[in-house]
Amino acid sequence: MRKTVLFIIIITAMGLLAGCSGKGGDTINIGVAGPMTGDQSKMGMDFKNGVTLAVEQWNSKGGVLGKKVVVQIEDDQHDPKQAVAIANKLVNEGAAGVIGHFNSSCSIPASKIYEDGGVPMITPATTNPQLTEQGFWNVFRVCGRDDQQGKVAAEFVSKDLGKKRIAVLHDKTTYGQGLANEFQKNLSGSAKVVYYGSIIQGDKDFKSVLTSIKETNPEIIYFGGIYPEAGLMMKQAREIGLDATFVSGDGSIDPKLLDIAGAAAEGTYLSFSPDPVNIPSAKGFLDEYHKRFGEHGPYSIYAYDAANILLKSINTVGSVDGKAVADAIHKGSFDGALGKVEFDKKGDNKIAHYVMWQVKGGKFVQVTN
Ligand code: ABU
Repeated sequence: MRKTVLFIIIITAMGLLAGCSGKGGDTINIGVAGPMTGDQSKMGMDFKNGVTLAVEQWNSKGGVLGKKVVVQIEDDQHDPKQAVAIANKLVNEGAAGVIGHFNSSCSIPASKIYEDGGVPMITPATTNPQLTEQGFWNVFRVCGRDDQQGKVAAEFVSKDLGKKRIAVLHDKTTYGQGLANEFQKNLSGSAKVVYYGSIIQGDKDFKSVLTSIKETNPEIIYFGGIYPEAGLMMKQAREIGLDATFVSGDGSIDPKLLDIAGAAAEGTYLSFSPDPVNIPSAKGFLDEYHKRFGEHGPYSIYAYDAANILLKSINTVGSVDGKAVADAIHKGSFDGALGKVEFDKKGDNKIAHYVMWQVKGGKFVQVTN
């Protein structure tokens, strides 16, 4: 008797859970995955805010397919193992799609879990080429790739700035090392690499490596990595009298870099996409985002567009079938806050491109078109 009662309770609970969440329930759940805690959490929060804004706008108009959209926020702590664990969780709990991850070292292993689980993923920010070179049907990125941004930065340094003595440094991550190598590969003219080395992500004291770099008398220090280490390095470089100009990529272009480096960030160049402030279609997003969450981060708008692309595609196909939704994303042309987004066969954004920015007067300013 007790066993029968227990059985009925379990079956009822499972039924209630299925009715409330997952692919067959009364809601459509989408995951947002990235570093929500720790030293890169600013990027994770930008994802969360961008996706939340998009979902609120859909829900205020009746949701998607007549169902309320629910955002499931998952923290990968920029740790590949944790990324795989939360990817499994999102698949098992019936996510209709995932916006994420941030780090290439997380997105790449997680993408396989989503592929096996039949779940489309759209990353707002993962730029390592390998993500979309795997040939997965379910993987998309709204941002560009490091073979694009590394080339733009290298051409800027060697041709526009005409610099000759270059130090190249990376953080040994999939993103940082890959980007540094793309940069190095595309240097031309008289630009010569006088130092090539690495640091460990999470370290706080870079004076030893910076002292070795100083001995090579570089004009430029190119760093492939993320803002916590970039900011500390800039500060410590100035403290030891190393006054070379820093150049870095999209992982460093966050206001947190300016908080960490202070005046030492002045003059730094960074590759990133064009300023959304100059994109007419971004105005509505920016006004609303600023009202709700304060200043936007580099990838807030990418997360917002990624969520809208996913939800619009679910709406178009009339179901949360992962393969059908991914097919609609591949075939679609999406007018988002960033402007038009279309994907190629690999899942890369056909329209993404990079420009150079510089820190001027304590602010990031776009300096090329
Ligand atoms: N693209 C910025 C840093 C994130 C990553 O690709 O690892």
